[in-house]
Amino acid sequence: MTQALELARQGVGLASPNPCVGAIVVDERGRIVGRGVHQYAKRKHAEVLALEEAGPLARGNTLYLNLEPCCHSGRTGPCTEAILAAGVGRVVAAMRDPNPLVGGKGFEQLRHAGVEVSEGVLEFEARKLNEAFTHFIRSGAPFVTLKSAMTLDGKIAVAPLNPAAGKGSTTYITGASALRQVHRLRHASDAILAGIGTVLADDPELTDRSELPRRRPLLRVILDSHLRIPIDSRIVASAADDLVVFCLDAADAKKDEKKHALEARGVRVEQIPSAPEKRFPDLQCGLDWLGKMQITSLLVEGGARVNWAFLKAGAVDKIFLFYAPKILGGGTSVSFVSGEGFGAIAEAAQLRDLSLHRYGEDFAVEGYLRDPYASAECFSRPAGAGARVRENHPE
Ligand code: AOF
Ligand code: ZN
Repeated sequence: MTQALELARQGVGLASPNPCVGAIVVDERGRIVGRGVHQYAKRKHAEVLALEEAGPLARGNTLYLNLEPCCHSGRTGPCTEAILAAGVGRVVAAMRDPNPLVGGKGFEQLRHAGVEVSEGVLEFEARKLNEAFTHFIRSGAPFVTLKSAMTLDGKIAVAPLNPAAGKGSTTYITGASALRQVHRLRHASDAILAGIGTVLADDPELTDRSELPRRRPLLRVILDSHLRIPIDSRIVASAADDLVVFCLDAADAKKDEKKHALEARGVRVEQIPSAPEKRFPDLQCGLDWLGKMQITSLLVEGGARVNWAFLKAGAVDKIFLFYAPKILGGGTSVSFVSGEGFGAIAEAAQLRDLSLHRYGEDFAVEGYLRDPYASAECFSRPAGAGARVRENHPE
């Protein structure tokens, strides 16, 4: 299963909007006789590829894969049928397919036909790999990860973000190793979002510079209620069907003109209704729109105001916060979350399932804002999930 999961990870950036799936066929002497990795562009599901490679050697033998085989017809036929046709004796899977069209029925069909089925092997790792797919296939909206890099005292910049401060003045707070991880996070995401404040202050590109393969370009999303985005910003200059600006739907001539100017440069401008009593786009409407575009995961690299808007709206599924061993201090320096705050410790956003990572001198905290098992009736809660803190020292 470890090897099947390793294969599945090769699908990061290539499988979305489908899940990352890896499969191996093992013969009675324990030798691997077939391997498969699912890539959306290549259509075929992982187990079909592994069975094709194994040919007659699949008969009576074991198929390991990180996701329950599908039993429905989508862009391909049901994998359960391919498994039965190949005469596989035993299927070992890490987790159920959260797709309601499958959701346990794949296992049922196999068992019914006399195949031995084991499920739940390395389920924790498997669920993590496909956490975005799981969220997307059930909600129709992307899984949201809020990422930020800050000093130990939670500061992301020296003074209030100010357009007059000059463009590209950002100095990275964290080091090279943390930056590589940021690009791995971007690579694993279908879309990235920042606020207009960040565009005006930093003139960022918001591109995936991981150099890892991806099927679709990283969709860049800017929250810009009043279309203040400069036509000569680096992000607009580099737009190639991969930039969308969410603005508010107040119609006025000046805004219309800007909209057309942006569209002429290949920028998609989407008017999003405002959240009740606020001059801010309704984030859930924006997320639903992204879901319709088959965006399964969104990385929010917000800026203080956007971070607050997402947290306040309860729109964050996961955080990935980088800390540099520095203390900036200062009453006017910018905290990673602004806004009015939650008001009481009891109301604060509470993180769970924490992992701690080290990147050179820096470290990161990864954690979840929702109970991933609360709404997923088809999953068993792995032993120890909930309060555990994992420590990772990858580099
Ligand atoms: C598997 N093996 O490798 C993958 C599965 O439109 P389709 O035919 O590609 O079906 C997509 C659905 O199939 C997807 O939502 C998920 O439920 C399942 N993905 N299943 O047995 C695979 N990629
Ligand atoms: Zn399938």
